[in-house]
Amino acid sequence: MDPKKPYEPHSIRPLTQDEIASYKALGYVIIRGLFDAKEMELVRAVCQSDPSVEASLKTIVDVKGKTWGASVWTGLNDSLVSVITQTARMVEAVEALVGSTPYHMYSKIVQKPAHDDSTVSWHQAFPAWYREGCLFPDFFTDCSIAITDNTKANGCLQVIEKSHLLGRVDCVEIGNALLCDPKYITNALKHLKIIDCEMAAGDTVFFHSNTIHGSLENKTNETRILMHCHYNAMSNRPSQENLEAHSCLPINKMPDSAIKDGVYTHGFISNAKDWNWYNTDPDDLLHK
Ligand SMILES: O=C(O)CCC(=O)C(=O)O
Ligand SMILES: [Fe+2]
Repeated sequence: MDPKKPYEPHSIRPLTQDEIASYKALGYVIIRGLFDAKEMELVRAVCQSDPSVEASLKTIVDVKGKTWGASVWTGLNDSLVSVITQTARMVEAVEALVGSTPYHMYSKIVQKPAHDDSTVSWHQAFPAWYREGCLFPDFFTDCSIAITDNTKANGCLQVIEKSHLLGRVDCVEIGNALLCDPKYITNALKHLKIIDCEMAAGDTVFFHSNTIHGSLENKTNETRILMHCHYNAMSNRPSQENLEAHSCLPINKMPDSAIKDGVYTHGFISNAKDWNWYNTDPDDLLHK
């Protein structure tokens, strides 16, 4: 090792060329066991017991008028969940998929409680960021980590394969949700198929910002948990000014061991109150 060069951690699980090609062709790729069960158990415990997860819950409406919740944060901090977004495993995977230096835009934890009949309606991530001045969809990626086992029965994430090739689909705004206009989904599903992203805890699906995705009800006795991490290329940051909550911070990659080594001060730190997305009272949403 060159003593003059600063130490740079490297991913314990770099993506292969086949995985990158599959993401580009299909709009998603599932990486099995990117995290291990012990690491996910630490996050699950935070979801269960850390009051800041509950305190930062934002409410979103589905097409049926039912609500679901997401605990949101932006930027980088010293919490376990933020450390996960900074690990070499994640950052190098994103770098390989977007082909450019990424920053962490925001993340959220979505817990679908047992026997919850809300759904997440079909949507793309990109349209919201397009409105804020991000131009290039290929520079964005969503990484959804299964914190618990995700199955069809408990409402796993679903993606529409190759839907990233449709470009930015026209949206309808329902409450604070920006959803794909259902008429385009009906058309798309004549040609494209729905993939159930069934995953064991620690599996991760990376998907393109225009990949249409959503999820169905949880019909089981267990809570289903996913952590969705959103990255964008530094060069593609929003053109709008004063987007305080979207601060574009360079990520100093952390070693993959940081999770188990406990290199964090908190389980979850939220700055979501500073962020006006989703900051609408659910009652207002439902009566709009
Ligand atoms: O957790 C889910 O089922 C999907 C959530 C999602 O796509 C989102 O929050 O944008
Ligand atoms: Fe989403």
